Amino acid sequence: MSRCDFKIVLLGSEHVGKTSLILRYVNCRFNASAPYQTTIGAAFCSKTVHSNGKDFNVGIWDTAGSERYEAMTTMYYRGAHAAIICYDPGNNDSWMRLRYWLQELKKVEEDCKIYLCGTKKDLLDSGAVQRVVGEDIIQTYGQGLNGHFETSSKTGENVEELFQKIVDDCAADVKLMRDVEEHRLRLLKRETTTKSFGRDYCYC
Ligand SMILES: Nc1nc2c(ncn2[C@@H]2O[C@H](COP(=O)(O)OP(=O)(O)O)[C@@H](O)[C@H]2O)c(=O)[nH]1
Ligand SMILES: [Mg+2]
Repeated sequence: MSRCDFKIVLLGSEHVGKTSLILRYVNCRFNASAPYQTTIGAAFCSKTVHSNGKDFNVGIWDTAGSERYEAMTTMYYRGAHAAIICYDPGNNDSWMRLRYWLQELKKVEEDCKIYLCGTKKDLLDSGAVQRVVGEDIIQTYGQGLNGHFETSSKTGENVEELFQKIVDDCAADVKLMRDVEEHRLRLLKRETTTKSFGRDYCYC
């Protein structure tokens, strides 16, 4: 049984910056000179986050993005409480992929909170890359979703804000919090049972 209170999954096409976003959030690090590494299948990490007077163990799933791993990715967003769908505002293909993931999520995980994330903001701000995904279309797609952020994993801009908003939204969700409490209780009971079983039946 998982010890995570909230499950967050990152979706979006390859190279859009998903792994960098997680590394920036979890390790406060960005390494532009590191050679690009495709995430194979998916990767997991966790972080303790404070919200509404409590600590939560947040599990973050990084997915591959490549269409080769599409069928596998579905496994990773099953049961997700929140999804960050990333796109690069300077790359229209990444926006088309975002639309695909949006449809999939709405079909498969109705209760999942969805956040759109435009990545690599530093490149837009410096003029190194031109914005090709119109802000009006993003706004249209963002309607009815839980939030839209533009982040830079290089400078760290809006990264903390994005994840904190997700955890705050989850912590404010009464139904979800009831599930979290029940889940914690089940875990506690199981641990207690295992411990007492060990004491009563251990012959060593
Ligand atoms: N300048 C800049 N480059 C970024 C940013 N995020 C990611 N990158 C670069 O974009 C490339 C792909 O990033 P990565 O996180 O591996 O993408 P993923 O395939 O979606 O996991 C890497 O070369 C990163 O260094 C960002 O915020 N700013
Ligand atoms: Mg990756």
